[in-house]
Amino acid sequence: PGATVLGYPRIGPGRQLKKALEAFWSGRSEVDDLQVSLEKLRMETRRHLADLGLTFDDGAIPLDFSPYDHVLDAAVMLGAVPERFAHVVDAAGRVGPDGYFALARGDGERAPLELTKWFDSNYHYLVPEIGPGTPIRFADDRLVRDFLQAAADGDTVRPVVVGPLTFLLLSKPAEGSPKGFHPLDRLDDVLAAYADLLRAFGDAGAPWVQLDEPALVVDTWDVPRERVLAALSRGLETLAGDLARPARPALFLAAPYGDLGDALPLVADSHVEAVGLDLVRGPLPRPEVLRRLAGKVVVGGVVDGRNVWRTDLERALDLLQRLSDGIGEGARVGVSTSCSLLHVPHDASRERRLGLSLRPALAFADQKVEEVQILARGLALGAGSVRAELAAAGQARDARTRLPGVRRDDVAARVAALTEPDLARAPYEERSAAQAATLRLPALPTTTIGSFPQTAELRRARVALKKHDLDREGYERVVREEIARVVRLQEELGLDVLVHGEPERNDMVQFFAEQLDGFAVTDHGWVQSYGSRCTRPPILWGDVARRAPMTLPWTAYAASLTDRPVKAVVTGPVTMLAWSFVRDDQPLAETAQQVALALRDEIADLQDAGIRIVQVDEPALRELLPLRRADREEYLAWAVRAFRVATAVAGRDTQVHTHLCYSEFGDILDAIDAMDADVTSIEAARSRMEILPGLRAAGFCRGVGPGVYDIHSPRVPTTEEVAGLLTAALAAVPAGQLWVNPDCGLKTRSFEEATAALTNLVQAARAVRATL
Ligand code: THG
Ligand code: ZN
Repeated sequence: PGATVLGYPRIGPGRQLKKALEAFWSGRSEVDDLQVSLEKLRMETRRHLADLGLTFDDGAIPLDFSPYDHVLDAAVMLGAVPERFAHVVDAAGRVGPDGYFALARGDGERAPLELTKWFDSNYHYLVPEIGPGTPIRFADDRLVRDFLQAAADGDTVRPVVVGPLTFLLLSKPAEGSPKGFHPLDRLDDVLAAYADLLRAFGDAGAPWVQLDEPALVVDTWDVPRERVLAALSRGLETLAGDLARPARPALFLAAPYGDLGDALPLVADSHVEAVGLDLVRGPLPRPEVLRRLAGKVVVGGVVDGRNVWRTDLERALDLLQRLSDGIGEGARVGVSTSCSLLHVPHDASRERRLGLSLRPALAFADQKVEEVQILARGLALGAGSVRAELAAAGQARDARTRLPGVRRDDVAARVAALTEPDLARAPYEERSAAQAATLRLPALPTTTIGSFPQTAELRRARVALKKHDLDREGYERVVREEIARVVRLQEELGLDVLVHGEPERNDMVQFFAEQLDGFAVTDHGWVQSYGSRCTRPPILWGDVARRAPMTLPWTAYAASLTDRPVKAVVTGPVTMLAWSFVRDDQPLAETAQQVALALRDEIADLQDAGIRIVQVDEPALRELLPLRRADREEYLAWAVRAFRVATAVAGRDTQVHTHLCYSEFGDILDAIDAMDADVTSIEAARSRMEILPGLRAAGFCRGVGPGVYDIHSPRVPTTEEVAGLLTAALAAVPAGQLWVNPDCGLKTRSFEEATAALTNLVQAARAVRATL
């Protein structure tokens, strides 16, 4: 069958998607320009993949383009838009560009679909809202039109669609749904729509369609596993059995991000033509299951789509061979990536600065496309046919392990020397009393999460620094002026705990990575985070250590300008790992402790300089939570340990804060408690304080700051609204525990918006304080 990839980056090697979208949104281009740019990007991508030589029967090249998000695309395909957006669907069931972006980004008072994390990655999808009455049918045939357009250009592509189960399991009940309703209740409607989609592809002559069903590797949904498996059986029956070829294309069911487990036998016994297994995250299935896969194309996902290291081709080929042997007589094994290449940058060969040492060990998307092809050749013709390629890959990997800095005795010794007392702080009651005496804060103290808006001047200065039009000294002057401005503003606003505003940081992870040994940063390594937003994840390749203070000079400068307490803000160990590409030659738990020790040094320095409040952000704590229940305890144990390694250096009168994002904390309440932070701020504005009763029930007795201003919306909340949220919070949290802060991300707003919102926030805190 050959080689393929489950998906390819959609932003374009020059971030063309970002540029086209942002030009359109800002009014700098017309809808026709946008359509032309998007079509050009799709065409260039498939030409590029064809040039790289992918072959896989007659559907090697995935058509997985999305203008914003692939889950939104599935919702639009089904016409399944929430009632408040019913007007964006035309009589024919299609959604035009303005309606599509309104769903993604909101429009006036209409809130957009909620944005949340895609499995355990840093990609965000839009959450469909499905109720008993939500329209569901095969409404929009954009994907079929895209297929036909590619065909007209001479390219046979393999359309990629979010599968029906994953679509429903990622959805949330629409507002007003009756109690007990679950989107899965709409399974039959969704299956009928997918059947129509498949028929349309059949008519269009598509040889293959890829249905992505990553939801099957997760065993922590809010419905029992039996219900998920029953829905899968029904889906397979309807789409692969009842609907037979040639009325539909061949079906390729892909299950990235983990192990199909007990779902695999059901797929094996179905009529789908191909199944894609993630053999990076998941194990080789047991022999009795493998034998049942005979007759299908089995696509071994042996090239890691989540990381950037060159594949151990020898090991991967061996795995493929065992897969083939296990299936037995007539096995048809294809080679692919473990998941879409969405999560990795385009091309490692562009990274000039990474130098001769690291670059040969890296494989971004284009290098991975080459790897799957080498493996397919090796599988078809024998290892001997690719001996040189296997050897080169092995040498590059070996050379990486020998780079100076990969293993450092000093770092290893520090980790080994950690003992329990190093992780323990004084009892909370003592800390709390000491902090009250030092900080002398009012009840319901007000603060912000850390970043303030970034001005055009600041951005210009950063660009000028990079182009060497501005020297370091000149740049630091601009940053200091900005800090002074933000400190003054916070004093005027009357906030109780100030921050320095982070003008020196672009991306928080990138900022720390640039200053830590063991991390490398890329020039072009952009990865889509959501819509037009991208990040450049650093590459964590060696043992981690701090070279010099990282935040201390900026925080200390801010503190020198005011009598009020200034809170230092650093990024926590788990988040540093979650938003970087991590080394694959030692357990994450080990790497996390190294990062934690580097942060511990920073916190010690801050404390020595007289800073009495330090916030260690862990916005990604929830994101790395394993997709299988059985793996969670181990993860949470090392994540909590790393936090404590970083923070336990704080004396009793140094107040440790943390900040967590993405509201679904139900699964991790005990871990939040075990982190032992003095104050925990959490994203809560959009969920109207829903999480507080849970925290209280879990016995959480320390400070808590539920966000009272949803920063993602351009709306400025009124004083009454904020006071209402605070009063609601007080129903679940004693006044002595409650902090007042917005959600995170002030840097994404303008100074006008931030000032107006914080004015109201301070007013509201004062008003509620007066009633205590
Ligand atoms: N940093 C990193 N990952 C993140 C966030 C972050 N993941 C979760 C959340 N925050 C995602 N949110 C965003 C918000 C804005 C941007 C990216 C992710 C963004 N990016 C700039 C862009 O696309 O133009 C580029 C930023 C840069 O130059 O580094 O605005 O905060 N790692
Ligand atoms: Zn947050």
